[in-house]
Amino acid sequence: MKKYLITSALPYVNGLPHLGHLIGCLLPSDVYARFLRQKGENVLYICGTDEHGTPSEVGAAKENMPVEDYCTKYHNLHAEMYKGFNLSFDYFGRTCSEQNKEIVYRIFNELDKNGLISEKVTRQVYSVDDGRYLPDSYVMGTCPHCGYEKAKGDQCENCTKVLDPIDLIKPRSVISGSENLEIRETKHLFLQLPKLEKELTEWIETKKGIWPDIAYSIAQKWLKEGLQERGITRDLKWGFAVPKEGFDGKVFYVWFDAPIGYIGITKQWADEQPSQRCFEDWWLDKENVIHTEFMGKDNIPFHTITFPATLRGTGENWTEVSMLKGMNYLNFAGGKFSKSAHRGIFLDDAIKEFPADYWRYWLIANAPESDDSNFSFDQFATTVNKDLNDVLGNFINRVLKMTVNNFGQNVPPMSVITDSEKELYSTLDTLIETYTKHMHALEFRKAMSALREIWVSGNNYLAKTEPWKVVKTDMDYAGTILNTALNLIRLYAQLSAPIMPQTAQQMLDLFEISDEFVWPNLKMADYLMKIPTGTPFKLSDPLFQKIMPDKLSELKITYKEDE
Ligand code: B3M
Ligand code: ZN
Repeated sequence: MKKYLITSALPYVNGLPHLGHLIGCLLPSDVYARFLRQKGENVLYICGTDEHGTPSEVGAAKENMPVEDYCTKYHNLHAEMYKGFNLSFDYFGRTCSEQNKEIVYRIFNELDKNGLISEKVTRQVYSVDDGRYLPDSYVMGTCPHCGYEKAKGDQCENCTKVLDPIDLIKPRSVISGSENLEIRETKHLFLQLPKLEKELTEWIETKKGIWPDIAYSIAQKWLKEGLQERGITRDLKWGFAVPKEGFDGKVFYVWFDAPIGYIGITKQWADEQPSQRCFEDWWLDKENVIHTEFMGKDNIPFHTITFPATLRGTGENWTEVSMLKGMNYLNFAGGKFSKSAHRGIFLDDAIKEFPADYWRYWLIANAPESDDSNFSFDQFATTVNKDLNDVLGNFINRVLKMTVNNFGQNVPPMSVITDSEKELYSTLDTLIETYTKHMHALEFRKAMSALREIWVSGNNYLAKTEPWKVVKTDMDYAGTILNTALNLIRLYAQLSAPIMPQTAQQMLDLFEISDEFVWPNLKMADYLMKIPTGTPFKLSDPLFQKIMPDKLSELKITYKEDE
């Protein structure tokens, strides 16, 4: 049996996640993992925090904490927020773990043995007052091209020109503002990507038509420009020490150890129950593992070029990416999310405003798949009010009430089956096939429009059969209609579960039968008869609440949507 390894890009530990992070990789990977588990597949779903690097050191200094404690604090906050959104990781680990260190060293040593690591002296900005080297983006100054005064040493945000920190006029440290900067020579290690170029080119060629266009074309663009050697070490304290003579005081670059973190985190998971789990089953059994990676589009080069090159260079048979889902960006009211400017919605606030499933459904239905997309409260409210309340919630309420009023709180018998039921079966068979196909293909927007149509078909069925009239003339057929409709509620629970797990559980729990989430694998003519006649069911409060105009105005002000 094939094994499905699913990874979400590992969010940076510093800084807290917002809706853009949720839809960029965390939520789609969760939906996919839930879908495959429901289909009975063998799934391992891995995520964790990406912890090393300058931003963590700087963040810790600002909060006056040792960097280890700072990372633990934020790792726990991330974990808590993701729990609130019901992300179903099998393990949520950390890139700074001992396990990751062990794998990073193992991979580095193999690369070194294979002659793929070289040494070079580089020139780096050193801030005398901060007592540290500064990464390019931590040097600020005036752009030599456009005169923008807050240009960063890697790129000018104003004219987008790529810069070198030594190009900047009046350079200063982003950390302290100090202008007491020096250029110092320092020795670093580089991964010889050019030596792997041929092999990578051939491998990536096999992904044509398999990876989505965005992933394939970004990888091709890098190959066309020619691969350069890439620095894999830095002059920092917070990271894994470089295990090589002459490199004391240096650590691996965060982008070297972060993707290896997928493996390290899998080992954290395995080490919890070593008698039953083993990370090699997932990472050194390439032929039997399908690895699907989820990430924002800016992460694609690292996952299609540098990380695969790192693994291939070892000569070991590491699992590689089979399928890759790269998301575009979600903007907030046409601009960027920003915690410091209190702009946009961060996960801690989002969960205080509405249940996780409202957000999950909106985000997946509006995923920035083919282009960047935009969040606005108006659209959010329309979706919640229409799709969730009017279409799905209302169907459930009507069916439960009508049944109770005419048959009591037990599932009525199904007797006669007419053309209306047969038509419903065939409509649903087609829609479910479409829905399932899009879920397999990671086409989330399309999947959600199929799901919506599936919900709508229940309302259409009621409109056509008019059970509120039939109860007056033909109780046998009225029983059939309401029995069918109650079975539809169960079907909707199953099909909605990957996206709205909490609500789906409430829907299943309406019926007093033991049931779990399993993807429907029968034709509807059989499936929609599965709840035994006489099964007691509950009446529930409405599953969703509408968002009213007052609340909507309040949200727009609180989250500065109009500014
Ligand atoms: N932490 C970037 C990001 O959060 C980076 C991803 C690492 S994946 C191995 O977008
Ligand atoms: Zn500029």
